[in-house]
Amino acid sequence: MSDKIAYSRQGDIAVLTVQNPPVNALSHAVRQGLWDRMDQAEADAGVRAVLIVGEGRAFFAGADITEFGKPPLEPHLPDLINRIEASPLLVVASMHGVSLGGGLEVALGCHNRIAVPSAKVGLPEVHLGLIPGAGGTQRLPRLTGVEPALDVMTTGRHIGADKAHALGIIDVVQDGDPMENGLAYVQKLLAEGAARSPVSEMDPPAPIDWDSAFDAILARGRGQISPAWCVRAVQASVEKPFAEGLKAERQIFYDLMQTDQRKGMIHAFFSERAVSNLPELKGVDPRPVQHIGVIGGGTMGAGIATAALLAGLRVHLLEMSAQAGEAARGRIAGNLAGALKRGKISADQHDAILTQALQIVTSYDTLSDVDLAVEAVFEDMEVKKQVFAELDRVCKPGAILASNTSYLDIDAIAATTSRPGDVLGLHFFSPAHVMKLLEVVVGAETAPDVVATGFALGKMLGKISVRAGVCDGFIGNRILATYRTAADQMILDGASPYDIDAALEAFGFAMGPFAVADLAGLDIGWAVRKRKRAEGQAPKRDATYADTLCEQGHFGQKTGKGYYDYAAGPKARVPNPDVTPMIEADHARLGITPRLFTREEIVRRYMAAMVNESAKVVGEGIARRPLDVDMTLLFGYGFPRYHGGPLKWADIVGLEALLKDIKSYAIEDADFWAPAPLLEQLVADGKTFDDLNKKG
Ligand code: 3H9
Repeated sequence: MSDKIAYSRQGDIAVLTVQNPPVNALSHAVRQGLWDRMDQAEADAGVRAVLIVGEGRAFFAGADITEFGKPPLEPHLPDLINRIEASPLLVVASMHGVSLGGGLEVALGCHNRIAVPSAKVGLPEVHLGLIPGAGGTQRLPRLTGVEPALDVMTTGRHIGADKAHALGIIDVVQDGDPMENGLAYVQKLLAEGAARSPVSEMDPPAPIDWDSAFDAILARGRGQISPAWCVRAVQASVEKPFAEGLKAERQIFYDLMQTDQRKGMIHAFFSERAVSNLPELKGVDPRPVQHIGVIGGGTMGAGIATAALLAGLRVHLLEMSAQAGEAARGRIAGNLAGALKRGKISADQHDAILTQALQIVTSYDTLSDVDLAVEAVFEDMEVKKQVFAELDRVCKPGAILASNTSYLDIDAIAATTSRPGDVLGLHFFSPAHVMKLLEVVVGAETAPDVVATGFALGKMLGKISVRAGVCDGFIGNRILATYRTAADQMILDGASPYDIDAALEAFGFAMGPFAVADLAGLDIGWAVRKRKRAEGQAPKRDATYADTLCEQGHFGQKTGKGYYDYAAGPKARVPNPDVTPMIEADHARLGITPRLFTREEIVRRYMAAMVNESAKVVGEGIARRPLDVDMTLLFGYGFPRYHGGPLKWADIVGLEALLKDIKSYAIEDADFWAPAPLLEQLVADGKTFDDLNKKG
C-alpha cells in the first residue's frame, strides 16, 4: 500500500495524513493511496468520519504537473474525488498552506472544510493552459455562484482563508494546528449529528450571459484560450445534471491538454523554477547582503533602491548633489507610496523605510560599509570606470561591486578595479521595483560566490534571475537588437510599424515593438544606433526614419509623440501621420520598391530573427541553456507566456521549417540571416532546444 498516505485512528475518526513533500502534489501514488485509505476507513469497524490533512507546507498543491502529457494512470483524480464525496462516512478537509487546483477540488469533494487563517486556496489551472479538471468548475459555482467562481478560475489567483470563507468555499476558519482543529471540528459535527453535505447535490446557480462572458474573457486573455473555456465548463454546471457537467469539464480539460498553449505554459512553470538552479553554484555559499549602495538616483537607481528597501535591506543612495539626492528621494517616495497603496507594505513599514532604512548621501566615503554597491549611472564606459575607481577605493574588502549596464563590457569595467573577482553585472529592467527580470552578468574573473550572491540578491528582491555571459547586450538586449532590426528591415521592405505592431499583438505580445519603443523612449535606440554607426557596425541598409523622429524632438510617450500620437492619453494611441512620409523618404533614398507583408509573414520573420539570435546566444554560451533565453524574454520583454518562450515556440513549430525560412531570408541578406550553427546542428541531429534543457 502507498506510503504517501498515513492512516491512523482517533476514536471513531480515521485520519488520512498526506505525506508527499515538498507540496503534496496529487501524484499517482497519492491518488491510489487516498483511494485505498478511504476503502480502509470504510471497512474499519467503528469509524464514522474521515479527516484528510496534509503534512508539511500544504494541504495539496494540485495535480502532479510532471505527469501531464504522459498517459494518465488510474485512479483518475475526478473519479477519486467522486469516490470521496460518495463515501457513507462524513469526510472533512482540514486545510493549511495552499490548496490549489486538484487540491482545492479534493477539498470541494469533502463534505466539510476547515482552514487555518493563513491558508490559501485557488484554481490556477489557467496558468498551465488548462481549466480545473476534477470537478472544480462544477462544484465551486454551486458554493459561490457563477461570477465569483469564474473570477477565481479565470484569474487563477490565490484567495486567503477569510475571503474563501466569505465566498462559502470554506465552512470554518480557525487558528491553531490543522490536525487538532480538524479533529475537534469533526467531533463537533458528529456530536451534532450533522448530515453529509455533498456539493454535487446542491442546486446549480443562476445562469449569466454566457456568450458575452466568454467573449470578454477571451479578449482579456490576449490570445490565451483556457480562461474563456472556464466559462463553457461553468455553463455546463448550470445547464446540465452534475454527472453530465463533469463530462463536459473533462472533455474541455482533455482538449486543452493537447494544445501548444498547455505545452508552452508548463514549460514556463518549470523553467521559471529551473532558471536560478545552476549546477555551477551547487555548494557555493553567497556572501551576506544586508546593506547596499546604489550609485545614481534616476529612474533606474531609484527603482533598484525601492526594490531593495521593499525586501528589507538598508540602502545608501549616492547622488552628485543634495538637490539631485532630494529628487531621487522623491522618486523612491513615489514608488513606496504605490507599494503602500497596493497593500505591499504597512504605513509603519513605509515610514520606517523612508526615515531609517534609506539614506541619501553625496560622498563615496559613506559607502565604506556596504555589502554590495550597484551603479546605475549614465551608460558611458568612461563614466562607469570613474564610478568603479571610486567604489574600489572606498568599499570594504569582500564587498561586491555591480554594474547595472545594459550593454557595456563588464570585463573592461572589472579590469579597472583591483578586485575583478568581486565585480559582476546586475542588469535590472525598468521600473526595477516592478519588472521581474534580473540578468546576472558573469565576467571572466567573477568569483563563484559573487555569482551566487547575485542570485541570492535576486531571490531576496523577488526577481527571476538569469545567468548571462558578457557580450554586447547580454542575453536580452542582444536578442532584442536583432529582432528589432528584423522589424526595421521589414519596414524598409514595405511593412508599416502599425501592421507590425498589430501582427505581434495578435501573436500575444502586450505591445508591438514600435509601441514598446515609444514607451521606453526613442532616444535610447537613437543613442545605440549612433554608437554602432561610429563603431562601423551599422546595418547594410541603414534606416533613418527613427533618427528623423528623434531629431524633431519626438521621443515617444514622454514627449507625447513617437510612432504614435498620444494626445488623447497613453492608452489611446493613434498612428502619427508624420511617420509614413519619413519611411517613404528612406524607400526613395535606398531605391526600394515597397511590397506588402501579411501578418503571418511579419510574425514568421520577426520570430525567425529572434530564434536565430537566441540560438547563437546559447551556442556561444552567453546563455547556458535554451530555458535561460526563454525566461529572459518572458520576464523582461513581454514575450507571451503561453508560447513558453522563443525557443520553446521554435520547438513547437518545428526547427526544420524555421531553418528553411531563415535560409530563404538569407538570400536577401546573408550576414543578418546567417543561420545559427546550433540551430543547424539540432536540425541535423533531429533534436530540439528542450533536449538541451534536459541535459541540465
Ligand atoms: C491541476 O490540479 C489539474 C486538476 O484540476 C485536474 C487534474 C485531473 N506538481 O514553486 P516552488 C514543485 S493542475 C508537481 O518552488 P513555492 C515545484 O516544481 C495543478 N510539482 O515553491 C518545485 O520543485 P523543485 C494546479 C510541483 O513555495 C517544488 O514543488 N496547481 C507542483 O514558491 C516547490 O515549488 C498549481 O498550478 C505540482 N502541482 O510555491 C500549483 N507544485 O523544488 C503550482 C509545485 O524541484 N504550484 N511543484 O524546483 C505552485 O503554484 C507553487 O509551486 C506553490 C509553492 C504555491 C505550490
